[in-house]
Amino acid sequence: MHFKRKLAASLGAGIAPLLVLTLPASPASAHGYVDSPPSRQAQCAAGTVECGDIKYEPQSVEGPKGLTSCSGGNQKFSELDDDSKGWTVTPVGKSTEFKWHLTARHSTSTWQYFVGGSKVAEFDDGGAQPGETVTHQVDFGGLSGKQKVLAVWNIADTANAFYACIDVNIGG
Ligand SMILES: [Cu+2]
Repeated sequence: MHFKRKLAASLGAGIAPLLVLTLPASPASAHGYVDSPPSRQAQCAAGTVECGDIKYEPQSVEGPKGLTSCSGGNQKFSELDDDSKGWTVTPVGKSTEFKWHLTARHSTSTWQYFVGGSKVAEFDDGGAQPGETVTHQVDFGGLSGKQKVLAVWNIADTANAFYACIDVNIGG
């Protein structure tokens, strides 16, 4: 009751516009994911594959740095770890461009790409703030055929990273 009266008084005093402006700053829905070639969470968001909550927030696959799972250790996104879920496999060349879509431009240490547990590419941003889209040219070297690529965005000023798996057919 007391709070309500105080709030009403505040609103009357013209503080309301300030409140409205500061509320959308929530970081909860603001991160990033690979949208080309379509990652597993991008396929969920697009409805290519039927998924749970991840379809509403493909940018939220965040976990501690150093993980190797598509879900980034998030139980609620565990379906991303399921290799038999019917993910669309994108035919790609030996050298392929990967594009991240960022909903929050966190300062970045490195971007990493792994295949079968081995790192195939790394890009060091040295703590710089990326743009809304980030592209990397990844050379698969001697790899060919169907592969699962784990893309990792390591944030410079937190202990966390963002994870995305992309199913590709190299030279397919
Ligand atoms: Cu974020």
